[in-house]
Amino acid sequence: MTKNQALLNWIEEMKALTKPDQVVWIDGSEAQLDALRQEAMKTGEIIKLNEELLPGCYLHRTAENDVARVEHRTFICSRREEDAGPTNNWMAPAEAYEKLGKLFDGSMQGRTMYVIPYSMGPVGSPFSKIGIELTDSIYVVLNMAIMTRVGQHVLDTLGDGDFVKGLHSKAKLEEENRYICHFPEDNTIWSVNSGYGGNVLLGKKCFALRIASYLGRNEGWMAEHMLILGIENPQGEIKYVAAAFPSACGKTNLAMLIPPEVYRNKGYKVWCVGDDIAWIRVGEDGRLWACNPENGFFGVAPGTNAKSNPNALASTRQGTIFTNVVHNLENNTVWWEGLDKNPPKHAVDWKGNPWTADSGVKGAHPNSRFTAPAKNCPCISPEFENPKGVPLSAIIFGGRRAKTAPLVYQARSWEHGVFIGSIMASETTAAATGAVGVVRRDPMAMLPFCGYHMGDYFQHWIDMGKKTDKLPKIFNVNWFRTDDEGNFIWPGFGDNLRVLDWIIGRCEGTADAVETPIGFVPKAEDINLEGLNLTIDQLRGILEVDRGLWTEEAKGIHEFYAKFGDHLPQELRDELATLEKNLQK
Ligand code: OXD
Ligand code: MN
Repeated sequence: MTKNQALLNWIEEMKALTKPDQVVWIDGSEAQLDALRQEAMKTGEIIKLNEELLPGCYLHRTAENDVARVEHRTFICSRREEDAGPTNNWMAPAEAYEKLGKLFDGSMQGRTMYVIPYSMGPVGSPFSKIGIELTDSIYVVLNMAIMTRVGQHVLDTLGDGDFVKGLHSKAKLEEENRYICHFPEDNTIWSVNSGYGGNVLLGKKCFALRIASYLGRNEGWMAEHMLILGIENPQGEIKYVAAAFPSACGKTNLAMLIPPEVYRNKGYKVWCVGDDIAWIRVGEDGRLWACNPENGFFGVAPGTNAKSNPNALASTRQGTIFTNVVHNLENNTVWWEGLDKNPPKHAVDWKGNPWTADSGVKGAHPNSRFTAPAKNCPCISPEFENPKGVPLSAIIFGGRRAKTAPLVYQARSWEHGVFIGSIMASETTAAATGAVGVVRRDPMAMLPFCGYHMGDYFQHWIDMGKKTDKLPKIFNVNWFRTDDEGNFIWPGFGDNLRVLDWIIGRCEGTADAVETPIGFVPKAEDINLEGLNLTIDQLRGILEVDRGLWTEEAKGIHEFYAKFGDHLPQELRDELATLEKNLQK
């Protein structure tokens, strides 16, 4: 399949370590994938769902103790501890290779090692990058074949070039020996003792964010935890934005937004380019261009329904793998909390136990997922396969703040925008364990995904801003302001387009704003409320910037920034000082 000697040598080495019974190269053909599906069905690893209602769809259940990413077991193994920075776990490379080497030793005995050649980004694009994942899991092969471009054409494109080396073994699925280790200086990822997507689909968080952020810093581009969407106006012009949010802020919903009726009637459309990751470069024209390196969606199932996200739901109606959702035995389909009000009467829960809605426990795991091909999405952008990506008008940061952040505000400059991204935060909700209302900082939504020192990452953002004078404008949004009873004031979902509309207006120089201590905020009249059940006074309320709260916020930012020591760029210290000065005026 390949003459790449470095690749062949590495596979021999990993074979000697893990000792599989056989090695199978994934060529990307439907025939081979189908044979693997048949095999996985025989062992119960996947269950075939109703071919008429959900053609080509399967259900998988993970081990009960293996249902989410394990941040406390995720390591950046740079040679110098300092290079991993204060927000990552660090292990010395030699120690990690030795420790995980013992866990990998013989871990594929009695199993097959699958060799998955995959491309992040369209195959052959100069901006795409190639990885090889070795795994003993058919589930991983089938998921990677949806989430990335997989097969012989990737090897042909690779030639004798360089690739990211990924080794994964389920081993014994032991929680206490689960490790996800990244060796940025070796272009290598080792993942052992897990079978959960975020830990084992090595192209996604491990490569496209952690390793790629490191490569991007060295090569002068950016790997970001961002959705990308295009907004088409009635004249047929499409403007693109990229947006970063911490989890549980509705990122996939925004990526696939359906315009409110008044906008639809005028001819507005929204196109999804990506829902999770953006690779961003300076294009030939000096603008920043963003590309989605993935080929599918690995979305959270609970809460996805015909109202919250009809496009995501439609994406899951064929060729999809469902993980840890309810198996509806009435018609051999799937169900999850928040899908509809008709839970199946005859069903099996995510643990494999008989289940009914009144059994007092959730049927689907809260982090149950669908792995769906991007091409299924009714609003997938015609530019999805464009190797150049799309030019960005705006970059949007967001968080979940009950009172502090206004509905939307605009940065005064690129540096101020980087400051806004660096202080991104969400308040914890009742959905997560622990205290409610605690502010968790998650700069650029990259806290668990940055492959090097976060202070250096901020510096890289600042440096990117010096590469061109055609930078996108930077904004912050907050859909989650609440009233005194704790109810959300802004309707969210499709109506978020009204805010995007103002953002595009600002980029085009057609929308108005007022300057506040934190940046430019729209006047209430600048947001289109047509057809919306929200008064202008309510809108005014959620556009307000409370100096007292922001003074508190500034204290929190000082505390947070202290972590980064002298890696914190001077520009960000200056921005914080400016904020404090503005608040005193
Ligand atoms: C994801 C995540 O799964 O950010 O996309 O956790
Ligand atoms: Mn994500």
